[in-house]
Amino acid sequence: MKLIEKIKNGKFDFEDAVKLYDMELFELGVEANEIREKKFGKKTYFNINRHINPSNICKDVCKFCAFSAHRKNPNPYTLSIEECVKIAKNAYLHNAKEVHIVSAHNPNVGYDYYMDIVKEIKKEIPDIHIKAFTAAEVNFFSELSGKNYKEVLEDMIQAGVDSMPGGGAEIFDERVREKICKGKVSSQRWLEIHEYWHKLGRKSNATMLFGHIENRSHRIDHMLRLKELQEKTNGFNAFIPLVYQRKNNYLKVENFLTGIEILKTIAISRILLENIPNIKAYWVTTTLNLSLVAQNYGANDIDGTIEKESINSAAGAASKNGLDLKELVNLIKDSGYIPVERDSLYNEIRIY
Ligand code: V47
Repeated sequence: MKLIEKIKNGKFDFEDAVKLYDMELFELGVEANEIREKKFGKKTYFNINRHINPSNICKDVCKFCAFSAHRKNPNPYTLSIEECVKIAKNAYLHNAKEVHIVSAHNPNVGYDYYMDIVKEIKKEIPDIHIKAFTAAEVNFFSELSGKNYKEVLEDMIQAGVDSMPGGGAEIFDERVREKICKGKVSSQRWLEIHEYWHKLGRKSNATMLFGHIENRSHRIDHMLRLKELQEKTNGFNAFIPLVYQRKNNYLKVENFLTGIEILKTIAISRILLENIPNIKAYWVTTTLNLSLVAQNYGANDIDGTIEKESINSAAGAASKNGLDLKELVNLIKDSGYIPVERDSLYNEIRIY
């Protein structure tokens, strides 16, 4: 049986999935695009959102991170709760439907600081969707407060968190993880936290950081672990392959990805993760141009306007000031797709 048939029938093993990378990009594109068009036609989703990063002081040391305050980025900051609320209010006035809150793991501010940011934003702007706190943060909150994961997640819901972002997943392979982010939430725990969250009836996303010291097998392993959890919970809305950005950090990387390898990875994720509805080519790390091309290779979402981006831009991505809505809409249109503004749970708000 042809490889792609085996994959489509679901009768494949790990080695088969790795062999997908040996297929020509164009062939993978045809297969991925077929799935994409069956699900979404020519629609490409985006949202109007605002990233808020409350602090860059971190107790963890991830070698790929250029955002946290360290020798190469000696600018520690911690926003007050009032400042976070002000940013959210201003974004709401400019039509944002979502705030995406992710912080470094700052032990000095206390557990309540994080919950209060959410509570206060929700109190002032009950309509805005709060996508907040990665599983890495949940793990850190648990250490900080002595509460177990379930209690932390319940507190988050109580405070007003609507969904969880997909950060902190990095690469699940334990040996690679040990080299790039020793001491951070383990892969097993990352998955466990999302499983609990899904069992509480909530949705989340899942990322994968690639293009550093991992290999193709590690990426496939990562995707298959997500596929397995999704079979159990159906709680993931989107898979987001994040392309490693190389500046201002301590990870020694010898070979960087080609555009072909990035597109192959996106296409393979669309093929393997048929049970995760959306594949996001996050324009921040994929670059805008390649994200537009990725629409032909399985991606149906390119994230949003963001307004201000600090994590990936610190490592070299051209995303510091987000993206203008009109430009985003026109770029999607000019590339032959239909721009659709969505909310955070993928309900359609406006078709352009
Ligand atoms: O977890 C850190 C990554 C993530 C680098 O869920 C880097 O909708 C590339 O998770 N090069 C945070 N990536 C961003 C994130 C995210 C973004 C957009 C949407 C969603 C969503 C989630 O950024 C971190 C880490 O994996 N990251 N440093 C770097 N040098």
